[in-house]
Amino acid sequence: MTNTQAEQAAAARRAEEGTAVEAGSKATERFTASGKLAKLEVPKERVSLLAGAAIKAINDIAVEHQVTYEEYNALKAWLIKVGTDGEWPLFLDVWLEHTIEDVNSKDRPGAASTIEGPYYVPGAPVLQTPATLEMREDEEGTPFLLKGRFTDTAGNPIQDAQVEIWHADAAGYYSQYAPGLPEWLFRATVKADENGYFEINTKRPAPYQIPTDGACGQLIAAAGWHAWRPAHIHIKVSAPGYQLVTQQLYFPGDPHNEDDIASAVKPELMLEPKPRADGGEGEEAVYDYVLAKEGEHK
Ligand code: MBD
Ligand code: FE
Repeated sequence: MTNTQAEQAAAARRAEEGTAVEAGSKATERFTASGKLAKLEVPKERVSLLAGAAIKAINDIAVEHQVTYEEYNALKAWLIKVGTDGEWPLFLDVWLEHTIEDVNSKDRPGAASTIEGPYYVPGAPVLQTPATLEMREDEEGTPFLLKGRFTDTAGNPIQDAQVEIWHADAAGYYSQYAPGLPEWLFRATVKADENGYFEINTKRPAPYQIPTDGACGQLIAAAGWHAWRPAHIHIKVSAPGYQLVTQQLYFPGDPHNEDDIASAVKPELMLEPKPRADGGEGEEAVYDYVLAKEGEHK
C-alpha cells in the first residue's frame, strides 16, 4: 500500500467506527490502572519551582498576546474536554514528552532514544529470536525484517538482551487501543541470542494520525494544524545491568518525517530498508544497539 492508500484506509475505518477517541482515553485508563498515580512523589521545593514557573510562563503569554475573555473561556472549556475525553496522556506525549525525553537522555551514551508515546503495554508475549510478531491471516502490509546486534559501549556483545516492540498495523491502528484487533497484534518481547543478535519479522506500519475526534483533534482543527506522525516502530531495548533505551524507528521518504506532530524523529532513528537478502518478499533493515551500563554516562 502507498502512504496515501494507507491514509485513506485508516480514514475510512475511523469514519466507520467513530471510536478514535477511545484510543486516547484508553491511555488514561491504563495509566490510572498501572498504579503509577499512587507512587509519584515530587518534593515540595520542586513542585513550587515547576508549578510556579509554569504559571508564570502562561501569565506572561496572556500579557504578551493580550488574551481576551473569549479566548480564556475557550481555553477553560477545552481543558475540561481534554479531561473528559481522557486525552491528557495523548496531549502530553504529543506536545511535551519529547522535551522531557531529551532532558533525561542527554548524558546516556549509546543508542539514540525518543518518546514512548501513549500506547506501550508491558508484558507482551516473549519470543526467542528469530521471531515473527503476531499477525492476522492475510495481514496487510509489506513484510519487514528488522535485525541487529547488541553490544556494550566497548563493542563487546551483550547477553540476555531483549527488544520490546510495538507498532500500528497497515491501517494505522494499535492493538489494545483500537477495537477488534487481536490482543497482542504487532506486540512482543523478543529475546536476542547469546551473541546479542536478534531478528524480528513483521509488516511495515502505516503513517499514523492521532485521534481527531477528541479534544486534541479539536485543537488541531481549530489551529489549522495536521494530526500526522510518520510511520514508526516503537522499541524498548534492555539487558540486565544496562540502561533501558526507549526509541522509535522511522522509514526514509515518509511525508511526515519532517513535520511529526510529536516532534520525535531524529536522524539516528532512520532505518535503511533494503530488499531482503534471502530473496524473500518485502524488505529488511539492520539496526544495531549499543547499551550503556547502569551508572555509565557521557
Ligand atoms: C502514537 O502512536 C504515538 O507514537 C504518539 C507519540 C502519540 C500518539 C500516538
Ligand atoms: Fe506510536
